[in-house]
Amino acid sequence: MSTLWIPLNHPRRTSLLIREKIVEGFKRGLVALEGLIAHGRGECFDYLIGESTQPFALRAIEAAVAALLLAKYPVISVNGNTAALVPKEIVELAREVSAKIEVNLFYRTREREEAIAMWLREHGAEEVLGVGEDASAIIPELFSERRRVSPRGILIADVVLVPLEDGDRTEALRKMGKTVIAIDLNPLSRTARTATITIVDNIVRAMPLMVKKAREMKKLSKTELQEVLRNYNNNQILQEALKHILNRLSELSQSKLTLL
Ligand code: PTJ
Repeated sequence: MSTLWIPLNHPRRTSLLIREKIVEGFKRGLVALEGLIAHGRGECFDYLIGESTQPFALRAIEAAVAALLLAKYPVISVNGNTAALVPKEIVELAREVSAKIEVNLFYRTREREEAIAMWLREHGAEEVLGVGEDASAIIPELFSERRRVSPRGILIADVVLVPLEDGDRTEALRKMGKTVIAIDLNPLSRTARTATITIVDNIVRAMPLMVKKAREMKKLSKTELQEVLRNYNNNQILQEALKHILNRLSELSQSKLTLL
């Protein structure tokens, strides 16, 4: 789809271009209708954060990459919105940290599973798990369609990256003893609060940074990576994200209300 209609100097151009990627993903059969609403919720939190990667997100990204590099069996879980927004980066990150890629959908349909897998292959993925009969294992105590996972993927993973998640699964995966990395613009969401590491940032900014960090941090020793994880405190990161939003709103509420 052409984005020529968005003027080059439009003040909200970046945001509009991202939105078009989601719409395009919907038209291609990757994104669920509900995914459009989820994107709007994300846009709102991005506005509050200031639409830029903040120090608390950078620290979470470093910890996340350390966890992925230290993992024995890392898996990147992909849903419709993630596939539409960052297909190239999913493949690149998986390559850098030797992770498996698995499709896992809340609004699961066979058509969408296959469309997402094909889209990822078009972007260089060699293997995509979780499609059709491959999603034959069940995550205990989870009742949504997200419970169906690949016995060669999420079921046996020790570290799982779950971008744009919808709640219950993070808790269920943690109960299974897995390290869960979330990317979620909403620091108040259940996913953000139950993940081991929460990256409060837009996935379109966070994923390229993760790829870059993975390339740099691959050179670190195991002890150095473990040190990064030891110094990481997710609760503190979430508090910093909330304080950042609070301070921003407080400053804005005291200044003359002009355009941001
Ligand atoms: O493709 P499916 O069927 O697996 O469905 C995917 C969605 C995203 C529709 C499903 O997981 C869902 O309904 O999610 P929720 O409960 O709306 O949660 C999505 C979370 O992602 C919310 O907290 C949003 O703020 C956040 N979010 C939305 N867009 C972005 C984002 N976080 C980071 N980057 C974004 N671009």
